Amino acid sequence: MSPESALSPESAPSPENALSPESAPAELPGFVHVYSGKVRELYAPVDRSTGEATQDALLLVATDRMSAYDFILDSDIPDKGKVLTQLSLWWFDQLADIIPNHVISSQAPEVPDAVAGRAVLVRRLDMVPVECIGRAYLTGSGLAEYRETSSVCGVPLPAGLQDGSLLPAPIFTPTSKAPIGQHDQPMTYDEVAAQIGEPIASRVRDLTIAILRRGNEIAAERGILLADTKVEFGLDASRPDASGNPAIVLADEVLTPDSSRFWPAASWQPGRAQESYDKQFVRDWLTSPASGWDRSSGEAPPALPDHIVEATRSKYIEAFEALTGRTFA
Ligand code: Q0Z
Repeated sequence: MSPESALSPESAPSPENALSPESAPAELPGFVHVYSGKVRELYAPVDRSTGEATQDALLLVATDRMSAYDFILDSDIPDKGKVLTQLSLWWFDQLADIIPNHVISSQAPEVPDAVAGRAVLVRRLDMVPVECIGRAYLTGSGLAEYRETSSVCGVPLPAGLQDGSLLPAPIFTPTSKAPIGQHDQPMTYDEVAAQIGEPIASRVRDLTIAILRRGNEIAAERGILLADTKVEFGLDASRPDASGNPAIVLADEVLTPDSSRFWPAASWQPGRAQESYDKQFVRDWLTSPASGWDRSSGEAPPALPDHIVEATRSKYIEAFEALTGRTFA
């Protein structure tokens, strides 16, 4: 099996972007590039003695790329990769009593200077082949499914919910990992249990909800709502649990604006689309006459003006500083 197919890549870029010339990922001495995500790159460390890619670790690199309306934008957001990496590391600490995580090191010498701050060396896990999504508020594809079926992923919901409504309790709404270029499909809990087995299914369901609950407890004190989140779990055979089964480990990034919907609590108002904490300036500009872009044209959006880039960068930093209580250096 190739290194790529052994992994569980995130969703492929949209066809539009797949057709445009890709800028090759940076060469990192001591690493081989194994996969490009929409906004992140994956490398494997090269074993100094064998010269082969190691099988037990990966380097996750967050770029400054940003997506909006299913496109990767031509404009990078300076420091976005660093802010999201540092936020994810901070969340791993906040969640450490709920679940262990995959981080080996976020610093030199394991992380090369060229990607300092925006890369993490992680344990390579056997990834659970399900997108674990938790929802605390109803919106997006969950709202669409609710309007058709009064339920989401087999979870029945009360009548009368609107776009942005707080759910009675957080729910687990998993999706299948779709093949490249396709959309992930909703799954019921029973389908997940049939695929990965009831013991692991019940644990990733309960962990997903526990992570989202803890996230919202902390974020609420800082004026941010976490509407929903996607988390990824892996099994670590080298860390057996008390029963001798591989430990379930939190992988990937966690509770960042790229994996979760962040909403400003102050303007939350069910019954309409909520303001996006990070992407609002970009969306407002792209859909304004100033951009000259027609969303329905299917064409890629134009580059962002500097003031929109700067306002967006400020929102990422604002979220990081509000949540962590730290200054983004
Ligand atoms: C994460 C992804 C990308 C970053 C595979 N600990 C792990 N073990 C095995 N596989 C993964 C992880 Cl995190 C893994 N992804 C998604 C893609 C950059 C993360 F290009 N894919």
